[in-house]
Amino acid sequence: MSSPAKNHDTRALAAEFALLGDYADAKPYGSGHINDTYCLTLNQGGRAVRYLLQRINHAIFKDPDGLMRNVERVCAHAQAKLRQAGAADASRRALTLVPTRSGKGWHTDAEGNRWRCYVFVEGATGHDVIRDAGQAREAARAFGAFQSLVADLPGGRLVETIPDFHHTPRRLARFEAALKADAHGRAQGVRREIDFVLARAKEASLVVDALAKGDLPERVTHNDTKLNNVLLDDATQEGICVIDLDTVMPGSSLYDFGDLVRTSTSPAAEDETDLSKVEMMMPMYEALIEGYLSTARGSLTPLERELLPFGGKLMTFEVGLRFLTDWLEGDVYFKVKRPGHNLDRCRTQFRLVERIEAQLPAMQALATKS
Ligand code: ADP
Ligand code: GN1
Ligand code: MG
Repeated sequence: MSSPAKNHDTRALAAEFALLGDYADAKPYGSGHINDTYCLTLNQGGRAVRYLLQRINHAIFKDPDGLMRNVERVCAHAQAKLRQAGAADASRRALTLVPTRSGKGWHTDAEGNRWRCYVFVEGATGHDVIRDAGQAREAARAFGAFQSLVADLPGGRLVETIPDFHHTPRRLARFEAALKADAHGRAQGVRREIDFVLARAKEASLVVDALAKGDLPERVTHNDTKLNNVLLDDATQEGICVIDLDTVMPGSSLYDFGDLVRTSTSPAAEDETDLSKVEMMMPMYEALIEGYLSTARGSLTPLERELLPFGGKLMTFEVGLRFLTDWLEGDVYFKVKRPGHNLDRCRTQFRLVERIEAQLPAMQALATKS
């Protein structure tokens, strides 16, 4: 079972970065499924100042140096644009990397772990569950704006940090292999989920086929736009800072809008066990459309607009499929906190797919109106 953060020597790690002041403490932080994240506190002249210290999961990201070069480029570009525009709070509106004492963007420890340190964005929160339509609108506005921000990123194509990340048919092939191997004898208990997947297999290639044919444009996208990957200002609820830049790479706008639908339209947590709580709430979806179009409308093609709701269904299906695959493979990818955690997550995703399917015509109408 993949486990939460181990005991890392955070004092020694903090000393690798060009930080001022005295180490106070470091506590495991956030609810991300991938990296080991700490909130690091330093005492600077009698005042507590926080940083975000993070170990990149290099079992998942096979080229962590390439990943960090991507992140450096995206952060520098965002900061430069904000400063050009005269923003007084640029370090709250885009991630800022703290360099190491030798001036590098990240630190490699004796075991080969890559560590990075960000300025902590204070007074803002990454929410695990949506609270109201205002939050949905702001999250979508911020991710739409992020897409415009990176559209003119200089320096050539970004490294694909996880090849085929949103290649749904290849995700399906991996699922089929895991099912065939059934290494942990878990297939018997998930017949319904398997049938659910097989009944929808045909639709899995729609977006990758359209991208390959040139019917949909490839863009630089975030690719992991779940609600808790944008920090909302605690006082105003403004979408203040897009975080988790590990998967910023070539992709489709449908992936980004789709994952917003997956994570911002249901009042239930991703790992809720009472499936009757899972719902695709139309007012949330409407707010997502409004927010996303307010910043991305100008660049979207008519086909992208038309496929926005399908993107929601596809991303929800794909993540459900990934949770199911991880369950079959023995919980090796996503961090889990209890037995059956990945299966619970899979079931909420598949229920949400059904709720999206039931409302697709109305969702479609909202995506293409005006
Ligand atoms: P993971 O890839 O594991 O999801 P994230 O980069 O999303 O890791 O970070 C985990 C959590 O840490 C986020 O959900 C967010 O709550 C918090 N976080 C990340 N970066 C910052 C930051 N610069 N300031 C404040 N909180 C942050
Ligand atoms: C992971 O890193 P985090 O927790 O923000 C995953 C996403 C999934 C998501 C499901 C690199 O996101 O692809 O959609 O969990 N990230 C990676 O909650 O696999
Ligand atoms: Mg995250």
